[in-house]
Formats: sequence, structure tokens, C-alpha cells
Amino acid sequence: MRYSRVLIVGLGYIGLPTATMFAVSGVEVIGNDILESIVATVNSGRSHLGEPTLDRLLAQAVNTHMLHASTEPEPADAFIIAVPTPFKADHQPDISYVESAARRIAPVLAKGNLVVLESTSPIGTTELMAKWLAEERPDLKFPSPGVNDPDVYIAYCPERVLPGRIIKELVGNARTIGGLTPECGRRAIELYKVFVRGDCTVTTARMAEMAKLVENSFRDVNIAFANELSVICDKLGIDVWELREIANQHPRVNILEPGAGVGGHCIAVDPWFIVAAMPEEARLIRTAREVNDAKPYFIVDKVKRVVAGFDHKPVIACFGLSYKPNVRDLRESPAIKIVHMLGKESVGTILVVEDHVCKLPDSLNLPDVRLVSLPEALAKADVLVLLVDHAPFKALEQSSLAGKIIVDARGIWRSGRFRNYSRAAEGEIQTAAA
Ligand code: SAJ
Repeated sequence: MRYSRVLIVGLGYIGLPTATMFAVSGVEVIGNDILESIVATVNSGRSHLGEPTLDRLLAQAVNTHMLHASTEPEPADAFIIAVPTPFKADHQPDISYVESAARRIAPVLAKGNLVVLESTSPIGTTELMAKWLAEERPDLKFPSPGVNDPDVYIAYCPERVLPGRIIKELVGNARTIGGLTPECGRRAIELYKVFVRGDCTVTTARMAEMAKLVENSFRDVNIAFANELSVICDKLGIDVWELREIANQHPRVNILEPGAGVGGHCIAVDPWFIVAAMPEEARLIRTAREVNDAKPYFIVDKVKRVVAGFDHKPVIACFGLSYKPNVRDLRESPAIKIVHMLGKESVGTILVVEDHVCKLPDSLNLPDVRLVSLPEALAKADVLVLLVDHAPFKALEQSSLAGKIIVDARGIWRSGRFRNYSRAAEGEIQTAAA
């Protein structure tokens, strides 16, 4: 096999599972991260991600000495860069982590190596990465216009995995591989085929970069459609969830689910890279971002209207903090934004139910906000605000909600779901008494 040693820069949600899969497939892996704490955790065979099946495979990889982590880059046959690419305050992409990762591995590169960028990146980043590497290593030939027989091969290979199902999707999903030359693409396929069972399509790096951004923008635009509908329906007094069920019976209609907003590190970020590149043209993509970012404010307004009906400050229980159901990932969670806004405005005592965490995130360290158990919240709260439809919340009996005022962003506690209750609009304020 051409690749017996792989170095992966960035041991986050993508880098660590990828490192683990290579290691359990017989490739020696060095996991590289600038954070000592992550390196120490990984070297002890544990993961900091809480991802199903990752812990067992990671322990196996470390115990068999196929994976070790370090803060210093080491020589390898192939290098994968999987570092964050956030956006700056003005929604412009920040690719500084990619640049510093590239410059850090440059000293250990050798002729015949392959360097793959996996981070979601603006169009042209892979070419820029080749330029940064060439600046650091003038002794090596990198792919660039006119150089088709480089010493070092470079490709872009974005990931498509869904948090909560990362290992399964890492193996099974199809991959798009963008080579800076066709040979770069072929060599990258050879690397990924070590554990990827899905189809691998080779294209150019720019096409692969755009494909990744488009995939997440497509989902964002579709979620925005659902979120916009939920706001319209709320004003019209129509149950958006029933509407969705009915409209989706059409064979070519598939409306996604409205919610508290769009979180995570991908869908709420990547569309901005297209907007930043084409601000005049990307009108729909920008508007979708704005619609989804506005949804938490809509939910906060609903809660405030409910609270205005009380003659005292009520106890408000907020259900769910993670960015989506049944994961413990809190990154960019709209639920956290909502609880933060409610806490800041001192609308009442706020009880938060989130069994995936043992303490509240720092931004919720506010006087009137407390983390409590599900039974305590149900016993004490006047108002129930459903933000994330975790399985235990879905499983609640109708009787445990009786007498409460409900604001439901996910349509699981709305009256229409329960027999003997009349249907109501998404999030509509109602008393759930029989
Ligand atoms: N959401 C809704 N309604 C829906 C679906 C999702 O409100 O109908 C919300 C979720 O609650 C969450 C956000 O959208 O806050 C994003 O969740 P998600 O499950 O749609 O996506 P992510 O961010 O977990 O993962 C996405 C995936 N991309 C696509 O489905 C196109 C995943 O395949 C990518 O690998 C990942 O982004 C990434 O890393 O780019």
C-alpha cells in the first residue's frame, strides 16, 4: 500500500473519527493538534466528542499503537488537514487555521507525499494551500498552472458526515475528491479507499469546494422555507406541522421541519462563503441565512407574549440546549441563544432541561437560569418551551403537560398530537389541559 503512515491535522469532529478509521484499517496514524489537552485525551484512548461507536474504535486504535497524537508534525506519506474554517464578524471566511496548518506541516513534507484539505473552504483555498506550501518549501515542486508532474500531490476532499452518525457515514457515504491535477485526484482516492466504501468521484478542487458549500446551502435554504412557513402559519392560525404532512403527500414536495433555528458548525456557516464570494448574486442563499438566524428571536417574542399574561414572573422551563435532537453537541445552538436572551431579559425564573450536559455553558451563567432534571422542570414550571425534540421529551405522556402553557418550536407537544385536543398553530400558546 502506498500509504502506511498518515498525519491528520486537527482532532475535531472530522479529524479524530477519520484518524481512527485509518488506524483501525491498518494505517499508522499521527493525530496532530495544537491543543495539549486534546492530544492527552486522545493518547489516553478517549474521545472528547461523545460520538457513538467512536470511543470503542479509538481505544482499539490507541491500544494497538496504530494511532498516537502529538502537537508536533511528523513525517508521513499523506497529510490530511481538518481544521476549523469559521467566519469573521462580517461573515467573511476565516481560513487562517488552514494557512497555519499548511505552514506547520511544510517542513516535514517529502517528495511523493499527498496533502489533502478536508476543511469546508471557500473556492480557491486548495490552490492557495499549494501556494503556501510552495512558499515554505522552494525545494519541492507543487501543482500549479504548468506543473503537472509535482513532487507533492494536492487534493480537496470534503466530508459529508452527520454528527451522531459520523463513523457509519464516514465509511458508507460517497465522497467527492478534487485533485489539483488528475493524478492528485487518483492518489487521494487510493488513500480514502482504505476505509471508504461509498463511491468516490474525482473532479477538480474548485468543483469539490463548491459542491461542499452547495450541499449545505441547499439544506439551509430548505430549512429556511420550513421556518418561514412556521412564522406565516403562526400568524394565520394554521398548524404548520399538519400543513407539512398534507403538502408532503404530493410526490414532488418535501418540506423540512421548522425549529428553533439552525445551529451546528456547518449549515449556519458554509452558505456565507458563497455569499462572501458572490454578494450580488447569492440573494436566496443570503436570505435563507437571515430567515434561519431570525427564528430564535421569533421564539423569544412568543415566550415574552406568554409571560405578559402572568401577573407575576412565571417559572419557564426550556427543553433542550443542543443544536439538534439526540446529540450533546452545543455548537452554535439556537436553543442556547434563546435561553440566553430570555435570561438576559429577566422574564422569569428559567429552568433548563438538557440531560446531555452536567453544567450549563458559560453564556448561560445568569442569575435566573438553572439546569434541572426533567421531573423537576415539569413539577415547577408554569410555561414549557420545547426547543429541541430529544427522545425523552417526545416520549412524555400528555398528562405530564396538563395545566401548563406550552410554546413548542418542534411540534411534538402541540395539541394536535394528542387525542381530545384541538389542533393549533406551531408554537401557539395554549393550555394543555384536557
Ligand atoms: N434542522 C431543522 N430542520 C430540519 C433539519 C435540520 O431545523 O428539517 C436544523 C437542526 O436542528 C440543526 C441544523 O438544522 O440545528 C443542522 O442540522 P442538520 O442535521 O441538517 O445538519 P448538520 O449541521 O448536523 O450536518 C450537516 C449535514 N449536511 C447536509 O445534510 C447537507 C452533514 O451531512 C454535513 O457533513 C455537515 O453539515 C457538515 O459537516 O458540513
